Amino acid sequence: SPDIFAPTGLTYDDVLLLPRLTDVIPSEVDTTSRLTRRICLATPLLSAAMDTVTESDMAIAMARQGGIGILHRNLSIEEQAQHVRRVKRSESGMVSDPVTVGPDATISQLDELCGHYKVSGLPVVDDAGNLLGIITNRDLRFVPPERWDNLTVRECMTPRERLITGPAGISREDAKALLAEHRIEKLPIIDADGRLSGLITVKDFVKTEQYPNATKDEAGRLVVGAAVGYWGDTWERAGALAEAGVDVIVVDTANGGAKLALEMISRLKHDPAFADIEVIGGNVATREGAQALIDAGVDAVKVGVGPGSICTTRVVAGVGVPQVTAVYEAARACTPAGVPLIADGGLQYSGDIAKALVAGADTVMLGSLLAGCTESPGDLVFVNGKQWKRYRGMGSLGAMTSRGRKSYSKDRYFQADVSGDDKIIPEGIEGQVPFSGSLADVVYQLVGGLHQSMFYVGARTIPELKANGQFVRITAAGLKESHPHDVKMTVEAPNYTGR
Ligand code: RVP
Repeated sequence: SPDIFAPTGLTYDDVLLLPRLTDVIPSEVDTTSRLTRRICLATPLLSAAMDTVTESDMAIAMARQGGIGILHRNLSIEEQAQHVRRVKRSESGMVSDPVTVGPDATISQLDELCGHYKVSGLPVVDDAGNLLGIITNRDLRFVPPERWDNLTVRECMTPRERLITGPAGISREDAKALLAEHRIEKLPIIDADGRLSGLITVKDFVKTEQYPNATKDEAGRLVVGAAVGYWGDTWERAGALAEAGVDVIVVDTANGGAKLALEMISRLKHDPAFADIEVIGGNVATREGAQALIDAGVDAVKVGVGPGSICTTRVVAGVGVPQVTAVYEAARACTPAGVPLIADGGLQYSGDIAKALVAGADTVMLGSLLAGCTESPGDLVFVNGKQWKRYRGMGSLGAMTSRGRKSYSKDRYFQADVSGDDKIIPEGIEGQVPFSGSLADVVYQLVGGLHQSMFYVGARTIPELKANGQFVRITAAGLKESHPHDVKMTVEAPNYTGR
């Protein structure tokens, strides 16, 4: 009989990368890597599809830094699609489908719309789409809030006659010149018939210069991903996400080897309605699992069964593979097929990113390392004078019951109505992580750490890192030596919080 004890499973803390002779310096490395068959990231990081990690604020921040956010699915279809629209509208050369307001709306209604879409003003159009004017903060500066219910947009807007507009097809440079010449913030674009066809804003130009690495689609909009399940209203959800402009759909389950998940992937890949969308499947932790996803047609394989900081699958079910071995094994199927691999979960420090890449990943997905950021959902929590943010597993009791029976994260663990009963067997816990400030600062340290890894290993690019990287296995004594030891830490480093 075959040996039921497979080879030893190793994880991040079991290995280190060997330093090599190098003429590379950290500042000149290029961290561009493949997310899926068609999408590359300048920064090989994804934010996890978790309700304490990724909604639109996080997804916008991730894409600006050159990574990507995967919107969680513990939301109604409409809510999740709304987050997609927020990301797609946030920044681009031109917003081709701007939010608008009608002339008869009240200022209160306008205010609500602006709050909802997080914008500071809107073009005003009639039912036929003709541009009537624009209304922004400036127009309302001297209108007291108590009058907002009784005043209409038409009465307060800057009317069409006094408006600077640009013709459809205007170049970036000409648009920029018009904005500068007239000292305006928003330039409505109109077609030959006077209908609104787009909106260009100053903010977008500033941001393009501020975020040179941003992950963008062909139209210059930020790229975003969203999680879906594999049954029930999944098809409707995927359709709504596509409609909203999502770039990547992740069939998000705790067991990507399950038939239901594989069938959903193959259905999405075969439907022409999703032809422009990349489909990621997961999670798996073996070569066989990765191969099954590849055969179903995925554009990237996501690997990780049980490594997550909040995950209890390995103790509740006794199932999983230590993450470095899982990535290495799955890569044996992904590399020959040319399908990128995402290492999901279990990363604690920046050094783990390079370890994941050398083991066979192309990008990594992060939960706990990003849950403490300003941009993650949820408020700051104060405990003993220290600032924290809540972080919970999607398989925790809280996440699995947050929407009652309809909690989508239950089916991530195949425990929703699909199993015919109402049981909840949690596979995750609820906790908190230290507040860590802006995502930009956190990514700066993570990517900076990766630059250092590449320098030590002598790699200018991620493919070079994957080719040149070699591991040394370490013992518990080696791990102890790796961390600060025999000293009481008195000042926390921005990239090291202690254990
Ligand atoms: P970590 O970065 O170690 O915090 O792990 C995040 C990953 O853990 C997620 O991307 C997901 O794959 C997994 N996860 C999320 N919820 C749970 C759970 O409740 N078990 N696990």
